[in-house]
Amino acid sequence: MLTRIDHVGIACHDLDAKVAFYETTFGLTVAHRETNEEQGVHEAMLLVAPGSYVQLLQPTRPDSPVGKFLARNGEGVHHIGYGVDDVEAALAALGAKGVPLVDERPRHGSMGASIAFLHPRGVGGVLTELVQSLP
Ligand code: MC0
Repeated sequence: MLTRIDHVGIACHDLDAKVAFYETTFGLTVAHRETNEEQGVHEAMLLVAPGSYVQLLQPTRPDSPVGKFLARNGEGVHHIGYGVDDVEAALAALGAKGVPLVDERPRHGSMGASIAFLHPRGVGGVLTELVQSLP
């Protein structure tokens, strides 16, 4: 079902500062930036290898998922995003196995992807995202 690690999502307070850190420290470059109001994030995707990114996330508001995470845990790894070929089929298969879904249907994700989250309580404490990239 899982085809690759699409991205590691990292929560931060200051997106510009964290982008600069990853550029100067690891030599990564920004492939994409956007604000996703539905998810409450300003985000930057930094390319690590083809189809594989570090995703830096700054909350747009304190009551968003990333805002609440930062208040509770501080900066750090927020979620893992795995590539899938068909996110609707993956959701149906995982739902049938009893995995608790945050999203019953796909939503808009970074770079035009269709995404869906699985609840961390059903995945060993790891917030898990399925990512069906644009062809
Ligand atoms: C919360 N919890 C986490 C967690 N966030 N556990 C692991 N990793 C995380 N990131 C745990 C808390 O510790 C707590 O555990 C329980 O979940 C409830 O926490 P809460 O703060 O009350 O949070 P809820 O219930 O309001 O929401 C949790 C939930 C939410 C996972 C449903 O964060 C959510 O909907 N996440 C999916 C959307 C999202 O994260 N969007 C931002 C990235 P205990 O044990 O105390 O009960 S958007 C993105 O990344 C997109 C744009 C993209 O990739 O393209």
